[in-house]
Amino acid sequence: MEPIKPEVKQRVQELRQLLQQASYAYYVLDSPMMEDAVYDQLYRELQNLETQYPELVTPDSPTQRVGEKPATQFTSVRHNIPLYSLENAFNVDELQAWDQRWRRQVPPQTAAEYVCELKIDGNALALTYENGVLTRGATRGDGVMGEDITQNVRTIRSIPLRLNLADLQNFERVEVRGETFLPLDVFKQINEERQKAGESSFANPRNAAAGTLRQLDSRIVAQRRLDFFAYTLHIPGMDDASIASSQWEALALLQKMGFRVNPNQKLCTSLAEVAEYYQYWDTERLNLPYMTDGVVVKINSFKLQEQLGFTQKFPRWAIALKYAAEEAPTRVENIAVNVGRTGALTPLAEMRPVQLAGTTVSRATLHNADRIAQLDIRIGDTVIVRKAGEIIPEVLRVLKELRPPDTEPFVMPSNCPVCGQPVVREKGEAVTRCVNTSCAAILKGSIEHWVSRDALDIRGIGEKLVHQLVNQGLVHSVADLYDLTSDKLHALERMGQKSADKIIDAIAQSKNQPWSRVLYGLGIRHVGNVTAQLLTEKFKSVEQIQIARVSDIEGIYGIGAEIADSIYQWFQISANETLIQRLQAAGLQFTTTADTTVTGNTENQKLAGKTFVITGTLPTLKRDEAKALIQKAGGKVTDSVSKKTDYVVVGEDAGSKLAKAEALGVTQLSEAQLLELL
Ligand code: 0OX
Repeated sequence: MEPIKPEVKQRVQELRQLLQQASYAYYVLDSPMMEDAVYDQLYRELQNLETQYPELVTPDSPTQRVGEKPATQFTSVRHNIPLYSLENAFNVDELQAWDQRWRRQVPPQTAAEYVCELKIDGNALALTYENGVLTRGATRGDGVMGEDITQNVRTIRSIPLRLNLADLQNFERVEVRGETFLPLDVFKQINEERQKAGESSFANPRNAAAGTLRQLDSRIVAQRRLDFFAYTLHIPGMDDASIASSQWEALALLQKMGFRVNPNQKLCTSLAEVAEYYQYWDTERLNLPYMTDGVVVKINSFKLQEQLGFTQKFPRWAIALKYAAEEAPTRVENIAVNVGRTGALTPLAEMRPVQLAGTTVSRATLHNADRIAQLDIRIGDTVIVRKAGEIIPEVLRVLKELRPPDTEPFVMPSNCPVCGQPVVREKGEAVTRCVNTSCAAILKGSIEHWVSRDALDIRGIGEKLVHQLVNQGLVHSVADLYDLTSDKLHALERMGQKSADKIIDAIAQSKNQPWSRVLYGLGIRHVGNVTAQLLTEKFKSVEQIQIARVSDIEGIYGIGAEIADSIYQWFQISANETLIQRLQAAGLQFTTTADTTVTGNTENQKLAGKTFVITGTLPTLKRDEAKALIQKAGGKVTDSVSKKTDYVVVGEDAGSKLAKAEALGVTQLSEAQLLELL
């Protein structure tokens, strides 16, 4: 047998240490050090390694028990029936795998219904009713032993002190389980009060609820408006009495008994329906007044549940289908420094690849030297990375307790990593820059910008070809692109004659692109495509800008002092003048022709009388730019959606404004549709 690699052993140890610390922080201190999803991911990594290398399993591994011991202030109580935890699935494939697994235990084609419940991100409670009266409320604890918090449980108004149904009062014992939670508005209010009192805030509603439940003074608990959703009913002898034969019936009965039951459950007859429920609630759950972190899928029939039984820790008949983690821990293996087209040096963390929000992430921006210093990120550190929506992954924090010995603080290089020239960091600026105009990184960046879709839109020239062109010395400036020939391109490695011809044709086509795109393509700092359009409407030719004063430029609607200064300075540099002359000689457009403006003009008030709301992040326009464009065309932009709103312009991660627009039936526009309207 192959010996186990030392890195594997070290990783297993590291994971155990981290999980133990996290568990202690969560259960004993009520102050978690990581998100649940992060914990789950680490736990799974350890589980996988232990499955792969069973020799590494030790009795004290966090995988060998259900939870941590309860804290000691309250009396420990043994649960009459243990509280199992749930196995996790993170996507529909894993849900299907679970389905296939349990199906192997039963005859083929066994018909099954599934109950989908929202997974409330709260604290599990076990309630005992004797002859219909609440006699005990206990926390989950480690699933076998919990804490007796009956006094506090009594303060929760959605928990009946006596069961509503007379016939159930004849039963000696009824066990009800469910989730207690703090509504989001109460959570906010508690944190505000704590901040005012100089106390630390709770990290999330679940911890605030846990902290509340463990208050020794139940008068405080009573003020906190804890709530409770019931989801499990156990009555010894229930089968004989045929009170409920399925989870769906049990939920209905719980409601009749006087419990609050979440109204969003669904009885599904196929796995496809379950998947649809999961997808629907992925976004819809954000509109609920409490936190949820997944869906609990349970086989409906109690008979089938009984047949399947339990593993050491989980029921085989249920699974938690969690929503994708947007945060995860990983290790920084290197800190690289990138040089962009403006010469800005951007540090990048190169990390052990990790699954985040459905994609594999191995690099994250560290922004600049200040940010690294603030977080004290070092090579070798275990860090938490986040990726939300389309946003570039970033490092949120360092788990310092896992820092290996002999690490050193990161120092920004004093020379450009590409051209070796000294770099500059101006006073009051966070950015360090290479200021060597012939730096290959800056040149490559400016060519990539020139050929990009919103600039000259030259298809067929990607990052790889730009590298080849610069490295082979064929291109020293964007103007050199116009001296390229098909033969010169064809001589490059892996470049066919046909592709070369196509590229030369695309380069020639770019000579027809309007003056505004040419101006944008020059890559002047702060000149985005909208600013370029605004500029070319006022300055109908390059000669007009070349002689403009800062005050002439600043007078344009939407252009402030900083942008005006940057434009003015750019045109003062003689190398830029030479560049313009060469591009003019090559045949590029440096004057406005009649039909090239898309932003409208003062006579053309296309959007007069129309009211717009912008929500979310638009793909190319900044919010201010979109606003300026709408206003320029006579439209009005307001902050909130009402009946008077004509259009909402919707970007990525749109929030409540979009929901309101949908409710009011307001027309929605994408950025592209807005530009078309303009
Ligand atoms: C929840 C939730 C938790 C029954 C057997 C194991 C777990 N957080 O909303 N647990 C369960 O079910 C138990 N259902 C839920 N809805």
